[in-house]
Amino acid sequence: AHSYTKYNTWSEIESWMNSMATSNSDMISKEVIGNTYEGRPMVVLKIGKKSGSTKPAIFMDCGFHAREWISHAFCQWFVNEAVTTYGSDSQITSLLDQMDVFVLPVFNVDGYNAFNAHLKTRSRNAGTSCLGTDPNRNFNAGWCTIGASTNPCSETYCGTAPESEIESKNLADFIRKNKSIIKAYITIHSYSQLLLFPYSYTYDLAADHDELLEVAKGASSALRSLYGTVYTSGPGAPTIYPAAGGSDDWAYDLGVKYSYTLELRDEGQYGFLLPESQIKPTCEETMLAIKYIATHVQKNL
Ligand code: 0X9
Ligand code: ZN
Ligand code: ZN
Repeated sequence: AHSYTKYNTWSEIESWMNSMATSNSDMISKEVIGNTYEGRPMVVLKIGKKSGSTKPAIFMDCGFHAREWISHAFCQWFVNEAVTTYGSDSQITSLLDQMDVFVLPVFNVDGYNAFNAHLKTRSRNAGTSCLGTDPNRNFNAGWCTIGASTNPCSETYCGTAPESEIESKNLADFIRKNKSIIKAYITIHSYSQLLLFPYSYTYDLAADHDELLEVAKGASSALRSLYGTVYTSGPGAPTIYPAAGGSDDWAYDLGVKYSYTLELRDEGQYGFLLPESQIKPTCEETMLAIKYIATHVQKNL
């Protein structure tokens, strides 16, 4: 059965999304933004107080990389926290009155479903038995120029072209279609405890560098206030490594100013295999960072 404090299977997450949408129909609506390579639905939950007019929105995804299980866990936690604290938590209430949050709880459904140590998508590559592309090297942002590989057997294979993966294309199409309302793009990964923002495909500073850094630092200190977990903030290239084709850089260059990648716990002790006992504290502290960013976005609409 589904639980917020364990790593759920895709089928548990799928039925959880359905039941969340039906039991919170005043707050959540469900949209399939396309299917994966193997034909599974990519489900987005739109969370917010229903209103007659179109609201500005924040987009957040989890599960780009299939083995980063704490990421998937966080999106589920966020959705639950949003609907259960609406009406009592003033930040969440004000946010969801004024804005919508689009949550894509599992981006790389096929990879997650394969339930192995695989991080890539599951598509076939010509001339090799190596499967898949790194979806975070597959976006049109300096595509495959640095920190990405043209070898299909590499973990950082960039694919045959930007958006060659149907999953990347579905996400990019959704964001392009909703470009006028999407004010922030947040993508949840693990691990290393970092709050990253553009750019990763170049060492050049983003036009909004100072503001992005200031917000990242505020979000990191909000996160740290709960259990003392220390995050480092900065642009991707100098802070983690240069790597082109990421969805964060792509969204930023499209015009989504507040574009952030979070690398959740830990710093490498357990790495991708973060124990289930750490799901609750990790999600609780991460909520504080997301709420900080969201409140800043809301104040600057
Ligand atoms: O390399 C990545 O895609 C991310 N790290 S991970 O260990 N989760 O794989 C970092 C992404 C930073 N942003 C870009 N490279 N655009
Ligand atoms: Zn990742
Ligand atoms: Zn990482």
